[in-house]
Amino acid sequence: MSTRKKIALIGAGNIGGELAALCARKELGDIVLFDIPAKADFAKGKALDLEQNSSVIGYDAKITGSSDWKDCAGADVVIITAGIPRKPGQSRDDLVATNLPIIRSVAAGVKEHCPDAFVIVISNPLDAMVYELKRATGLPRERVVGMAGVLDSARFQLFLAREANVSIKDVRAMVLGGHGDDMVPVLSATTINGVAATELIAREKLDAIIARTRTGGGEIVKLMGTSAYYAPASAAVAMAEAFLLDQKRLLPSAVYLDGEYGYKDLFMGVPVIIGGRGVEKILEIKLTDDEKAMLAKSAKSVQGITDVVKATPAA
Ligand code: A3D
Repeated sequence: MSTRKKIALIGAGNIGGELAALCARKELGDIVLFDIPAKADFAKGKALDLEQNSSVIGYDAKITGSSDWKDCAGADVVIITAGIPRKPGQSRDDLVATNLPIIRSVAAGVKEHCPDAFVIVISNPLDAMVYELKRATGLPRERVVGMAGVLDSARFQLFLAREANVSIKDVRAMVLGGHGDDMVPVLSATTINGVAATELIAREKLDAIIARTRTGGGEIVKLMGTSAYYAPASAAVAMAEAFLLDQKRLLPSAVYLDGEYGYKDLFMGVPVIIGGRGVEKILEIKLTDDEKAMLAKSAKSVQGITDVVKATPAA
């Protein structure tokens, strides 16, 4: 029996495939690429392609395609992308009717077969779907997170790097709040290797970059006809890696708030430390009054869609 870590990827679509490729290349563990029975062969084919790739690239990872939850049993990490992505013109909240029953069925699988896993949700509308996953599984808040902040921060960082004409490696930024068009790029925590971004980039340019960050997902949907998958997968792998390797990374993540920042019974993006025990700490950083007001607006949107989810009875 393998003593490698086990990573179950629920949803073998665009993000699922890229997640598998990244986890394999980083040799984070053996991988199960899970999808619904109608897509079982697709998942198996993708897994086989990626396993054959191990011979070219040179990585040790067993990759299995499956539609049987038993194959996910005992996973250390579960990453959920099950559901449909946006099409041009749709908002993330438009996906709730389709993705809520999917998340509920995935939650039942996780609860029965992977009760000890660190679970990362990617399916949209993110903050409401991760709320439901936690509610339906009953997992502790340390082990359920939503991926959005790492991706939204990455988008913000790219636009800042291009504007300032500096290496992307030197840009540090943080985007908090819900994964929607009123997410909160935190300028007071944004630096280019320690130098405040406001010193290097003019305010009007920063405002335009903030606006582009907020609609960064939609910009790609409009271009591709479906949502982004390379950067979303990398962002979730950074979170999985932080857990598997006990890196204690400070990453903006959607976590269950129980009074932090003044919010209760809500998932929303805030800075957290992820290590071997999952979410090891929620950091309450100082925000300007402006940033607090933006966070309140974002929280209101998240609360609205979360209330819809809470009021929707099981089918
Ligand atoms: P896609 O390529 O369609 O893959 C989704 C997969 O989920 C498909 O293969 C489906 O068959 C599968 N699926 C459906 N129901 C189930 C089920 N019950 N169990 C297991 N698998 C199932 O989509 P994608 O990979 O591009 O996107 C997946 C999700 O991520 C969508 O909801 C997107 O909106 C979301 N997304 C979130 C972000 C964030 O930053 C939070 C970014 C990009 C995409």
